[in-house]
Amino acid sequence: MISNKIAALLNEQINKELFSAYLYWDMSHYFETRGLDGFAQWYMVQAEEEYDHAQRIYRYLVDNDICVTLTAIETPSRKYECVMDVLQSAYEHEEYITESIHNLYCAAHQEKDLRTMEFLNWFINEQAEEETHARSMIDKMKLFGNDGKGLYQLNREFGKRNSE
Ligand code: OFO
Repeated sequence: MISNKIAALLNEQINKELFSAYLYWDMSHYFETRGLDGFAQWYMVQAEEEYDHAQRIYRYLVDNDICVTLTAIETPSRKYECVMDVLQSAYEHEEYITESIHNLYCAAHQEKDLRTMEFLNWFINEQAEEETHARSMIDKMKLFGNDGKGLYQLNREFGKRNSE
């Protein structure tokens, strides 16, 4: 049995995942308008993944006969000064989402909601992967992004990411 408290937190998490999609779509646009089509591709695929995360939670709630409430999605801030700034913001955002998922897991644990804990395991692993990817992009940018050729190569590499 999923409590009202857990249902509300899962509903909130749908909004956070949709915001993530919105944020990465906006980051993709940042790169699209600066000639970095590979970075743009990477973030657009990421936006699609975030939409998938929202849908997973939606499906879980519906399958458990819980009403889903879709709420307004916040506008991304768009205050990026450079490429590194975007990468850093993406990483910080993933840390924020990880904390949110962990809090949800702890709440489910308190309520002895084993089903939701099991459901959230996928998200816990996914967050670890997403933080690793975001950190790796920052590391590569630090190493190679400061000259034109390096940035060109990174753009090519990131552009190879396809929808799964
Ligand atoms: Fe970026 O993993 Fe969902 O939000």
